[in-house]
Amino acid sequence: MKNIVISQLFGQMADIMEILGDDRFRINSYRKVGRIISDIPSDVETMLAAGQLEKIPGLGRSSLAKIQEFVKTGKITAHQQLLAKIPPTLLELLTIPGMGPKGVKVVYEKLKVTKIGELKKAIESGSVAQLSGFGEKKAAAIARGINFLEKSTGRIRIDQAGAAADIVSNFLSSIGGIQNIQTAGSLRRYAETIGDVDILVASKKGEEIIQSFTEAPFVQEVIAAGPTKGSAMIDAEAAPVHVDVRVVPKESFGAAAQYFTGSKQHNVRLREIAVKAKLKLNEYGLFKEDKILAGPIEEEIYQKLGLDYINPLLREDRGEVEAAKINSLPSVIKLNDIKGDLHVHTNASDGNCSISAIAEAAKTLGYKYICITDHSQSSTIANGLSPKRLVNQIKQIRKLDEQIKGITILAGAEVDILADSSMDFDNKLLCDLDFVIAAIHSGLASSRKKVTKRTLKAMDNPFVNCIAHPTGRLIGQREPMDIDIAAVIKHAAETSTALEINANPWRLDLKDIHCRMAIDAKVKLEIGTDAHSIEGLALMKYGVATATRGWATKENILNTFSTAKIKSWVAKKRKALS
Ligand code: DGT
Ligand code: CA
Ligand code: CA
Repeated sequence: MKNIVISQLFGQMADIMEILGDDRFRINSYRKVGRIISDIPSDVETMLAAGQLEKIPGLGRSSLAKIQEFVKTGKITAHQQLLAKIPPTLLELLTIPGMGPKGVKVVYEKLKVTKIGELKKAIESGSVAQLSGFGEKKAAAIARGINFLEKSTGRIRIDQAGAAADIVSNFLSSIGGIQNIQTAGSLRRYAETIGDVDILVASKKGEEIIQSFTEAPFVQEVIAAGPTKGSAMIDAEAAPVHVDVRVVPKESFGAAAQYFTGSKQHNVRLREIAVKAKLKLNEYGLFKEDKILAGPIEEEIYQKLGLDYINPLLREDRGEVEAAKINSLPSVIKLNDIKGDLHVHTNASDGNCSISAIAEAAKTLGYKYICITDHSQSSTIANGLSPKRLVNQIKQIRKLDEQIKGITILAGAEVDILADSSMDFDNKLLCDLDFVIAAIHSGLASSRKKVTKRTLKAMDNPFVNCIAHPTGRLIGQREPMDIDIAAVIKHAAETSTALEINANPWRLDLKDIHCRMAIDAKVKLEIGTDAHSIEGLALMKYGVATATRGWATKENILNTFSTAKIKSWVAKKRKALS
């Protein structure tokens, strides 16, 4: 799929135009096209050939021409022309967390900085802090960003890893001679970032399979190849991904799946149990002296160790082994427990589809409700709604809710928590909404005291039902806010405010261990996709996985409730606090 590369090219054109001081409208439209393309789940190239691409809302004629050019030639002339206008190293500066195109423009124009090293020196000399719009705090935040980048480990997001695993698994499944195939490692555990992708194959033909893998068209570089294991860097959309393929006989497949799923700490705990029982556990099986007790089937390894089967998402040595001994593992939430999505955007703000389109799509997913939560007025980059536009949108939602059968469309908003901790809409307007999400979108780098206070204060508002992406992190790109999570969780419990598990794989915010803290404090969690397109609704699985890793049952998750129960939950807080 070329989707991600094309999407990145559009994003990069927008960045360069912004550095060059181009027209804001044009810049925004390039960004939007980039996002639309990255959200399309099918291959852009195939869609183009089938004449389906022009039907995607938001893709104009000139964007289509650029996509066509890329598919044909592997490049976009407009992109190359833009690139020629700036020193190429300038784009490196954009990879620094906290450095956007606006900041790059200023340091480039005023300080002639074109490289990360030069920026570091300029910060040390104090000249960045003196630039207008920067100051000491921002300069320090950028220095931290550079530090973050320098120590970043090359781990990738789970969606990137999943895409790479699909490429390899589909390929291996098609070559024949395979009895079983299974993703293992951190990807099977749905860890929030992935070091490398592990794929396990049951087959008698190890050597042939490893050879086919290492010679596959998507392999960029072979790292190692032996009779049962191959390691390679594969070309997967945005970035090269390290994939390990291991071939085992089917008699050991279950034991190997257990072993290579990990985590290492979880395996250590299992091995301790085995040793105590005078058994031997390894990737080939569970043995009593030379006799195999379990091997082909993973469940039997757990069973023969006297444990309940442990969901791979819980295998982190966070108490799951002890719980499995005494039949007290949580009965974790499943994707089909989800009854609706409470966090979605439409083309009224920065999404790309209409209310009715996303409602119909939600219905197809089997949802009972969907809550439209476009941005509020202060989010100008996201085309946030003015109070007047929101009033109209609520009317429109009520009308569509009447017309579209089989799903309830709720009226909501993702309302900015302003710098002074107040809400971006007044309570009279919030009162007309069914569900209100509050979020910090500015000043994320401010002090622990300030960001915590803003969040706590928002929860005091009787109309605020949920705090979106409570820490604001973007995996691999922006560190979380320095926020007092324990205080946020405590106050969420006190005020009956839900905390979000933002399901977008860039965010996964709250993260698993914080979800578990929230659950222990009896806080409700809302899993929202923050979808900006119909395709974005499919991100729910990552949020559910994060909840599972936080040991959530469906009772802990607000959007497993019926529409009526959500409404009464909202009404209860309003009554209690107003
Ligand atoms: P990653 O790739 O860093 O995201 O994390 P994993 O968990 O996928 O780790 P990886 O790829 O190094 O190894 C895959 C699994 O193999 C790991 O979760 C557990 C198992 N494993 C690997 N090395 C060891 C080891 O030295 N001891 C034990 N007990 N298990 C190991
Ligand atoms: Ca791995
Ligand atoms: Ca590995």
